[in-house]
Amino acid sequence: MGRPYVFITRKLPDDIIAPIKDIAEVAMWPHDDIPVSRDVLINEAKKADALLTMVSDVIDQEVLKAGKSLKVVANMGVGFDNIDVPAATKYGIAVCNTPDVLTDTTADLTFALLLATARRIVEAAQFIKEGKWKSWSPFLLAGVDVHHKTIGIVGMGKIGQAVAKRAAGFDMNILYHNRSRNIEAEKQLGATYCSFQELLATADFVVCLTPLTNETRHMFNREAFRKMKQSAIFINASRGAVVDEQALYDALVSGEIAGAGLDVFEHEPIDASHPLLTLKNVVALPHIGSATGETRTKMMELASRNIIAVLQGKQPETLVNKEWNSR
Ligand code: 8YV
Repeated sequence: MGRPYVFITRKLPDDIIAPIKDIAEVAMWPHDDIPVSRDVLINEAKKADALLTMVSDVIDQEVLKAGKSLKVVANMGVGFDNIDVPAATKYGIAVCNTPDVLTDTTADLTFALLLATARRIVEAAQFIKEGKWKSWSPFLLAGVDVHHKTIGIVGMGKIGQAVAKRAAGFDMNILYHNRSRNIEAEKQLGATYCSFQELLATADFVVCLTPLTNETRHMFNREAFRKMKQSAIFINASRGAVVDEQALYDALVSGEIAGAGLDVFEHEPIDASHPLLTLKNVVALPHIGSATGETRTKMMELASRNIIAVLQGKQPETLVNKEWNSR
């Protein structure tokens, strides 16, 4: 039997993928900033024993079915809504993600986005660079306080808890909503569980960190924004499709809510003509939650280790489909 064949959907640094090359033939899409084309992805899947994928790659039934000898899809991201996990399980393909290594980095960015939106940091930085600072004035670029306010975290997983920890440092009152209560988080972080409706009505900062599933798609809809306080700031660092963007836009324009900090969008990438980018009360980032050199390196290394483990017949470190039976 020959060496296994691994396809990587973006150009990753050679030293990071060297351990995969020790045990397998590796082919890589040659660009780090252009997504792999659908044709290439399907053709490569046909030959591959393993795919190392990005969260922007659509790994659906067609790709998985084409992968007759595919044993593992290792996604570089904690989210895996881009992968048809039930289909992978059906075909005996392991699906792996990269949790834990990105928790604190993503929580830092989420909190930075919250601070930036509340204190108008992007607007202020632009103001000074454009030479508009002519004098001190009492309400020049005045934002709203973060400390001692109420944060409402929707999705109290690992990143949600890490955000709660940061909020505690700002003396915030912490509310959360989750599929199930997290008693440990309540004890350790002083967080209070409440219904989604109660959280929306009470929080000064509504922070979305819930994974995208059929249940959470568009859960932040017209009704949800209407429930929020007019002074509320909405932060999204999970997946764009958890939000009905038209409803968010309308809520921001009509003053139903005060502002939004968004790291994610329903159809990424977006361009400058996207309606949400035209609003002054929106701080937008290009999906950089986990984007530090250190963390992205750890994510690539973990995805590589997951591939190596499966190809060597071992249990991968971070398996998504726990019911997976290798083919
Ligand atoms: C991605 C993310 O990993 O982890 C996730 O789910 O959304 C990001 O951290 C990143 O965009 C690289 O694919």
